[in-house]
Amino acid sequence: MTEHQRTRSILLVGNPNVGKSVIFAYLTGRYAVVSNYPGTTVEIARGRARFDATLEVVDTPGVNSLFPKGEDERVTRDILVRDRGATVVQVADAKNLFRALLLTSQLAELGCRMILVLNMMDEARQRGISIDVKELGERLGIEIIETVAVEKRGLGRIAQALFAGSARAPNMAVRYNDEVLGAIEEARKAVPEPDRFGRLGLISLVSGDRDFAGMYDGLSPEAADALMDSIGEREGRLPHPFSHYIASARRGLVERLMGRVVTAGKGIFPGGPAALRRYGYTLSLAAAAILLYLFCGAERLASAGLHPTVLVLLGVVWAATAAGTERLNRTMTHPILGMIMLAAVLYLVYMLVGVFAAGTLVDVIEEGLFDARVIPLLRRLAGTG
Ligand SMILES: Nc1nc2c(ncn2[C@@H]2O[C@H](COP(=O)(O)OP(=O)(O)O)[C@@H](O)[C@H]2O)c(=O)[nH]1
Ligand SMILES: [Mg+2]
Repeated sequence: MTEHQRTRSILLVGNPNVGKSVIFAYLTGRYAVVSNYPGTTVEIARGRARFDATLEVVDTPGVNSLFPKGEDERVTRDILVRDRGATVVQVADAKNLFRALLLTSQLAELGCRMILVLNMMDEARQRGISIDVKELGERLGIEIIETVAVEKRGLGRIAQALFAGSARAPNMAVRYNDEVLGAIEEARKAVPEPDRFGRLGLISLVSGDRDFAGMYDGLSPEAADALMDSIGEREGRLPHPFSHYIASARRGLVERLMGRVVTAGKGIFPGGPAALRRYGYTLSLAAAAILLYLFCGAERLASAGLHPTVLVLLGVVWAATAAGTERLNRTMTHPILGMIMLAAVLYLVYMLVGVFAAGTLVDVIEEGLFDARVIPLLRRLAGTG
């Protein structure tokens, strides 16, 4: 343990299957040592950083939570808790940012100095997921690096950030309810050095993790048992266990954050190729225009005020704004662009309802559809045609 603290270490941490090992291989080159974590069958790879031989890089087992459920999660949690001076590189799958940020909030509560790597940006883009990285970085107060690890894209920037020592503890304050806060306060009074493992240590105790009590030097087994009993009593008065309130407060924080920085692949063709999704509105409008012209004839439409130029202009407005719902939202709320959009929409509605529907459409429906097709069909069906 003391040896860990003397070596500066870089801990690669993240959910399973996010690209940690690919990034580890890049950072360390070929010289990695794989060994079992003491007392477990869990394998850990360690290696020296290629760009700075005084740094030891550790590829930790994938975790979804630092409140461990399995041996893998316990090992990663223990490594993080024991090596308080380490720099954490959280690797995230950009397609699954929610899951990643739940973990970030726990790293924040442990007080880890970290950078966040948004890996698999290629797949995220393909799915039309757009992440406002600048906004996310500002809100969390940490450096965020976008990468495509399999293509080595962005990986040099991870090395640069580590070299520059730009890791910081994220700003992510989970808002717990009064019951949880009360229990946290009780734990804070009971343990020596209550800030040693940040809020995460205290919350682990509140969640009933008796093992964590052993991490606090100077907390006697008797005192730990008394604390756990007292927390158990508090919990008994609630409809749900503490872990339920803790998890839902955490989800709430991450949901709010996601709402501000992520635009999912919505649009007209959510499952389709990116181009179709991105320009779905424009393409649909163009298709509608073509059908209208085929059906009604350009002259009739033009005489009704729906000149082709109008449709083309509307298409351009859409193309400029509908590239993402987020961008569209911003345009709509922009003081000038919003007014232009509003005017365009009002004009379109006026054309459709006031001129087109009232005049042309009625004619088309009466003459083109009913006189020409529906009525003859009904006559034939009735045998009177
Ligand atoms: N498309 C894509 N695949 C990736 C990327 N990074 C890693 N992968 C793949 O994702 C899988 C998991 O990577 P790995 O490094 O083993 O993840 P770990 O479980 O976090 O160590 C492997 O098949 C990688 O080839 C990326 O940026 N884009
Ligand atoms: Mg791995």
